[in-house]
Amino acid sequence: MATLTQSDSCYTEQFGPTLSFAPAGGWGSRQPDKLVKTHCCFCGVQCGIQLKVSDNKVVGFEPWEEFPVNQGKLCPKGVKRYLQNDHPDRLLTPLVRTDSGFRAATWDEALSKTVAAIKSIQGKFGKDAFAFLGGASMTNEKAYLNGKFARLALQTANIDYNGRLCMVSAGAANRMAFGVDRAANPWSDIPLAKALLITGANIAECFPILTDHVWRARDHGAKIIVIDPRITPIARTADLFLPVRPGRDSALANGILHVMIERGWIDEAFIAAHTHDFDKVRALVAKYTPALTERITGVPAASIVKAAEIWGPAETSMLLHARGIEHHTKGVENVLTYINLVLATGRIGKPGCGYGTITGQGNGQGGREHGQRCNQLPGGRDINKPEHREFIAKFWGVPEPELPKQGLTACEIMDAIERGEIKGLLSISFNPLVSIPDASRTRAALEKLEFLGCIDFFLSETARHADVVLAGSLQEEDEGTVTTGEGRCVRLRNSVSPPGDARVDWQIICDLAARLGNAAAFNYARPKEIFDELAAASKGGPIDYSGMSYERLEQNFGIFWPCPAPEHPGTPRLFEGGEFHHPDGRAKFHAFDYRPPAEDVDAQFPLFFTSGRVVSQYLSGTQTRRIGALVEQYPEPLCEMHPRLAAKLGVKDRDLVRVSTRRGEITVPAQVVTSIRPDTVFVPYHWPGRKSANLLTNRALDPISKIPEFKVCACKVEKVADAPAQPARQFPARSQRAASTR
Ligand SMILES: Nc1nc2c(c(=O)[nH]1)N[C@H]1C(S)=C(S)[C@@H](COP(=O)(O)OP(=O)(O)OC[C@H]3O[C@@H](n4cnc5c(=O)[nH]c(N)nc54)[C@H](O)[C@@H]3O)O[C@H]1N2
Ligand SMILES: Nc1nc2c(c(=O)[nH]1)N[C@H]1C(S)=C(S)[C@@H](COP(=O)(O)OP(=O)(O)OC[C@H]3O[C@@H](n4cnc5c(=O)[nH]c(N)nc54)[C@H](O)[C@@H]3O)O[C@H]1N2
Ligand code: SF4
Ligand SMILES: [Mo]
Repeated sequence: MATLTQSDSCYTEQFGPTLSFAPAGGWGSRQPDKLVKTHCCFCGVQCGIQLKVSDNKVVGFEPWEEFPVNQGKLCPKGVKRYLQNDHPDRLLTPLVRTDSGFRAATWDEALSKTVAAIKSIQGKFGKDAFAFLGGASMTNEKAYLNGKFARLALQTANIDYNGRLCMVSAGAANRMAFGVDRAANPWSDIPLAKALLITGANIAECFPILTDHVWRARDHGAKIIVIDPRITPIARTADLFLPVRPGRDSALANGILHVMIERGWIDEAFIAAHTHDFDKVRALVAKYTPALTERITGVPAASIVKAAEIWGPAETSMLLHARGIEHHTKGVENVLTYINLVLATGRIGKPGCGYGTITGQGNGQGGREHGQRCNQLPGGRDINKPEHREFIAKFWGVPEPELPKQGLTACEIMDAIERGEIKGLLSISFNPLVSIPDASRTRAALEKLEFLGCIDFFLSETARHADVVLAGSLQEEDEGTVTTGEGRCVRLRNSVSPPGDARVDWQIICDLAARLGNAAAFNYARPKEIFDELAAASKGGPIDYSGMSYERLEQNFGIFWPCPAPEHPGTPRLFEGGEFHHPDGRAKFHAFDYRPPAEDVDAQFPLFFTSGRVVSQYLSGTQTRRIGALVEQYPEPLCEMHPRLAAKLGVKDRDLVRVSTRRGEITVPAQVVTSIRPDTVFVPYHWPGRKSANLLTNRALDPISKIPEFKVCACKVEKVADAPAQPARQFPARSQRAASTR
């Protein structure tokens, strides 16, 4: 809302990211007080890790070899995650805005200001004029609490979460095809597959530990197909790589199915017994000959045939995808056309046979299950279904008509702020200024708000625009549960308590609820009580946790849902025996003709722009841009381009280039690599401000999932200057940094 002043700037900006906080002699010289078995705070693989704790600080880690998914292995972010604890930028008190920047405040003052703003805005403009944004880095307990807080305490329809930028296309497609939204198989099925189709997933950089599972499949003789505009590290060891033009996946999947039908690699008996609507798909894909598919997708016809030859007759197979096919205005359609390839072979619901969208955020799965989405109530219930509303209204002890209706999705909330319809926003575990497309519009919207409150442990770029910042908790400062990308609910254990005056997130939410007159419904002594409530609320719903308890989760390295009774073992593999979760037990095929992206290339903007991730940085970067070892690995965004394109533009490696779209421009160094299509450039999005990829991206939404089209828009690239002789930014020397810790 206000402009930033000097007093708001952070340690990291002044001195560079931290390398280590070790005392003289190093932590190694000290015995830790305890080792805590918990999970990594970053991606949806949720590797097991043991955090080393000394003096209420996380000072290192040990592998946790018994946890079956990673067996002690960790990726570069996992081994450095402990450095976020005790970071000098850690918020230690609530902050309130003054005319000259932020000042520390007491909890009473910060909470009173927040509640006064909520009451004033809702009094003047109605309940829905105050919105809430949550996130999927938070535990299941907090996801549940966020939904309950918005519906009961704020009484607003406008609650949504950052998974709207992430998993919703896959979620909608899963529900449409299978009647339930979860990866169908445990990761332990990957090594049993004889064919793997990996599309739009940079597994080696984004889910590094799953690379090991893919390699084990290869060791067992699996053939691997990778589909991506870039030859990602996993593609380098694949049997077949299909360099798809961005935004063309639905055509490609239709083309592969065309060849499979022609060659008879279809399980007609399975299709007849367990599915609907294959005839519609068969009729549609008849026109997707390899030649037509090549024209649309840029993938050579021979490679399309080869993909069908690997996938069609395989004995066992798994489809894996991530945001590369989902971040599109036809994200749902892309996912459904690939799912057709699985259903057509009948290879699902058996060992080594199935399907998985690879969930992104640490609790990307659980974060989308317990009611913090605008269209959802706990237990994966549908806010528009009368019987689901009745169940939750009764569970919460309110009349059904008092439960708000479906509200706006995350990007739509920004649009409503821009239009002046939403006046106040409370955001927890979300950094929309960096992560939502068309960032200039996001900034203008944030500046328009009458009140912005943020709950975070660092002063994120969004929090800098806040009126009140509430100092919340790091993952290791609280306990709870998360549900991993394979649908396994696991326990996070408390390692340390929040430093200074910071508080655990759930307590902040409960304090706000109490001040809004809802103390009784938000009276919890610890997260276990919230978990028991969310499990009970899920009973009989599409996502049933009712048989789970902290004790059971601890005994079993977690439990896969559905788990509908205390004696139920959980469900690692869905759809065994061809039983799907639609009311009649059948899965559904979907026939989608290819349609172009919202913005395609043209004479003015002749190149495809796509964005995503690098291994050492995480999401909007709030956490990883503060950790020196990760920053050194990839200090600033680079624009990947092919040597042929570079030659045409007169650009050499590390020259500065201006990338512009209809929405904005950024100037970054070029990275000239042979691993990308010559008609496409790629920029990772983990940085804010003038280097933010989201200044360029298009806020066009998928009509079903409302995910924005991060993965394709049209751009042009021009050379600005020769590569600087020195790296663009110099951080203080290591010794200087070590001396200047808090
Ligand atoms: N290191 C790291 N790991 C992470 C994260 C992180 O920020 N950093 N974030 C986590 C989260 S929240 C998520 S959602 C996941 C994301 O995991 P991924 O989806 O694997 O990662 P992205 O880099 O977003 O995109 C994946 C690939 O899609 C390709 N792609 C672009 N356009 C298209 C297209 O039209 N079709 C196809 N087939 N492919 C295309 C890109 O070239 C890229 O290689 O990663 C999780 N893990
Ligand atoms: N151009 C482009 N943009 C993208 C994408 C892309 O591929 N390209 N990917 C999209 C995807 S898949 C995603 S998931 C989004 C992610 O986008 P965001 O959700 O905005 O990114 P985060 O960095 O996770 O922001 C979370 C904020 O919450 C804080 N935080 C983390 N954990 C907790 C917690 O437990 N409690 C509290 N109180 N705060 C916490 C962090 O410090 C950070 O400031 O970005 C999307 N944006
Ligand atoms: S693979 Fe994911 S969960 Fe595992 S260590 Fe890396 S970031 Fe953490
Ligand atoms: Mo994500």
